[in-house]
Amino acid sequence: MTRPTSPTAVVTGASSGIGAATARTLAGLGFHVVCAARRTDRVEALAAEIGGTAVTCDVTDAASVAALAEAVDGVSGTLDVLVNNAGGAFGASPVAQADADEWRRMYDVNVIGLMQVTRALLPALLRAADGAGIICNVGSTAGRIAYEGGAGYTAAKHGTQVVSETLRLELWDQPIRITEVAPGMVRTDEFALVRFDGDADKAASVYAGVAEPLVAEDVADAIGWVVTRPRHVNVDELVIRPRAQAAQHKVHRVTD
Ligand code: 8X3
Repeated sequence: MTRPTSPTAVVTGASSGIGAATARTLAGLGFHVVCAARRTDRVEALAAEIGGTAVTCDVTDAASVAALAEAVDGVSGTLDVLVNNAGGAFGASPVAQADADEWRRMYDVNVIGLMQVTRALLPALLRAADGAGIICNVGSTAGRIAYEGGAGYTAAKHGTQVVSETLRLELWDQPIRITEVAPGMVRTDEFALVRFDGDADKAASVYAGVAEPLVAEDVADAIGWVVTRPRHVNVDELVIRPRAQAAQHKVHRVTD
C-alpha cells in the first residue's frame, strides 16, 4: 500500500456533526484523515468524499480501539493529529431521578473512550515528524459549569477537561501538545435528539428562539486552527459559544 505523504489525522465520532465537519476541515487543510466511528456506512461515505480512510470504531470497546491503532499504523505509522471527538449526552434528569445506566454510558464514551483512544494512539503521535503531534479533545462548556438536569453529562465533560489537563502535565517533557476545544450551544442533527432519546420537540426546544446557534463547521474551524499552530504553541483550551449565549443560562431567545 502507498503511504500518504500528507500529515495524518484521526477523528473519532466522525459519522456526523462536529466529527464529520472536522474531518472535512482537516482534509481541506491537507491532512489524510482517518474517519473513525461506529456507523460503517457513514464513515465510508465520508472517507470516500474527502480521500481519507474509514475505520469502524466504538471508542468504548478496547478491541475496537486496538483495531483503530492497527489501521493507523497501516496508513502511516505516525500520527500528527488526534481529535478525540466521540462523546455525547444521554438524558437530562435531575440527580434525584437519574438513570445510572445513562450516567455510565456518558462516562464510558466521554472519558473512558477518550482515554482508550489516546493510550492506543500515543506511540504513533510521539513519532510525528519534528515533534508536531497534537491531541485535541472535544470538551464542552458543560465541562466548566453545572446546570439543572445536566449532572450526568456535566460530570462526564468535567472528566474530559480534567483528563486533558492531566495529560498535559504527564506528557510535559514529550514532543506532543494537548489541547481542548470546549463548545457551548451547537445545533447539530443528532446531539439533542440523542440526548432526548429521539424526542424531536424536546430537542428543538434547546435551540428555540436562538437565531444563530453555533453549527458543526464553526467548531471544526476552531479545531482546524488549534491543530495548525506552530509546534511550540499549545492552545490549552478554547471555549467557543454563539454570540447569543453569554453564559450557560444566559441565552438570547427571541419569541413572537
Ligand atoms: C453541549 C453543551 O449546553 O448542551 O456540549 O451542555 S450543553
